[in-house]
Amino acid sequence: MKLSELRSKIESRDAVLGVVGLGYVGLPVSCAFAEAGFRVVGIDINTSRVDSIRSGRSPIDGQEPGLPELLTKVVREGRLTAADDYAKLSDADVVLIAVETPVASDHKPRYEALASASRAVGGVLKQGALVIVESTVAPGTMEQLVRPLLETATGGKANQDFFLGHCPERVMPGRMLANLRHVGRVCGGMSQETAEVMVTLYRSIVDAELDPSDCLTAELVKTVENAYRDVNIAFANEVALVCEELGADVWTVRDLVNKSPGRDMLLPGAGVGGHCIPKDSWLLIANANGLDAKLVTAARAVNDAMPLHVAHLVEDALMRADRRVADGKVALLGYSYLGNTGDTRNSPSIPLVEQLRSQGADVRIHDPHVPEYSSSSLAEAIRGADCIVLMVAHDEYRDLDWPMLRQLVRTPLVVDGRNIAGDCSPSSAGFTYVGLGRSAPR
Ligand code: SAJ
Repeated sequence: MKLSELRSKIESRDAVLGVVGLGYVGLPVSCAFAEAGFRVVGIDINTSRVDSIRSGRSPIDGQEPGLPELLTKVVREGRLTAADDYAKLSDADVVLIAVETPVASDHKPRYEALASASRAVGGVLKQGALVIVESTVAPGTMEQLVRPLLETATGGKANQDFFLGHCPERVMPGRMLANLRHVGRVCGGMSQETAEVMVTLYRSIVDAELDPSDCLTAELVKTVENAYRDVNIAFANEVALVCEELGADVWTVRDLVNKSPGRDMLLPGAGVGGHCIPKDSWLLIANANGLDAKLVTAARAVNDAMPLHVAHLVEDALMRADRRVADGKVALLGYSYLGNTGDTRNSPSIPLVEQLRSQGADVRIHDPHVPEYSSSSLAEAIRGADCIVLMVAHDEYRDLDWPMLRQLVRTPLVVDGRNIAGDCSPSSAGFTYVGLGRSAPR
């Protein structure tokens, strides 16, 4: 099949789409293309996830507005089917690969899932089909890893026997379907014609800008946009540390800095978690031939140190209250990585809990969005505590009944890692308030 024929099949919605990897990226995009009129065959090696999707139930945790209903609809209509057998992709005209591309503790990308998916897809891919990788990869990976794997598995050549592109995802937990429809994307093709066909395909689900480009540029755009965010968060965090040393209030400083034209200082906080920001800086530099990328690596170090800084604030506050961490009771409010989500991947709360427990503290965790920590009530988590630590900006923590909490605690201390309590209400209820980025406690 020539690309021109593929373009026609896409325009007529006769093209069959395969999606490998039915997680945070693959499932919403499968549902969106099915809703747009395509027949979509979803593949995942996780059989319980496949079973859940087959029964029309979304396996994704957290609130994803519109996704559960859309999934039920397209499965009921038979537009989306799910399986764990790659052979089901043999008549697919387009195959999206949306598998995990984690970064290991050595900061190097782990491509086992991507390589396995590429080989398996190549083994069943039909002549002239288009393969699009949506997973975030280190710049250079499409040319150096995916293309050779597909050429070996198909016995063919890219741009001749099959076509290849990279369209990095821009989904965000809690806004997956909305982002998919209304946030622009880069369509990087292994050839210009391929990029143009990708634009035609994504136009069926995206009402925002679609920019045709090459694979390397698309790989760079994705990793750069997240490294950019990580560096800017690190800057805000470093300013917070300076303000603490000087006895100033970083939140006032930030508000006034951002009145200066062209400034947009981000939010200082207790750390940087999630499945994108902590890893994309490492992907950005992974194939840069050992370049000494000082800024992005320093930013990673600053952000990774923030949970331990919060541990220091807790230890310091307890000491001033004549309490020791070793026998202190700490109520940790918030275990996910981001406000109003239940996603705990790379959450800053994880190293904080480890640090406090390693010092002997009795840490009780509460998080209304994380099933494992939502059973205990807030009152139960806080009863007898020597320090309340606010780690995540969940809406549930924004207007707590501090006078009631004062009655429950053993020692009235609060460390606010996300500036969500505001010092007046805890202080007026009798708490000693310690805010990250603020001067010494009141
Ligand atoms: N964070 C801060 N200060 C900030 C912003 C975030 O400390 O000013 C922390 C958060 O608490 C969290 C981590 O950083 O722990 C990441 O937060 P995030 O707001 O960047 O949310 P993510 O991880 O879901 O990032 C996604 C990214 N989207 C994609 O990769 C498709 C990112 O590019 C988006 O900018 C971000 O969503 C967004 O703006 O919501």
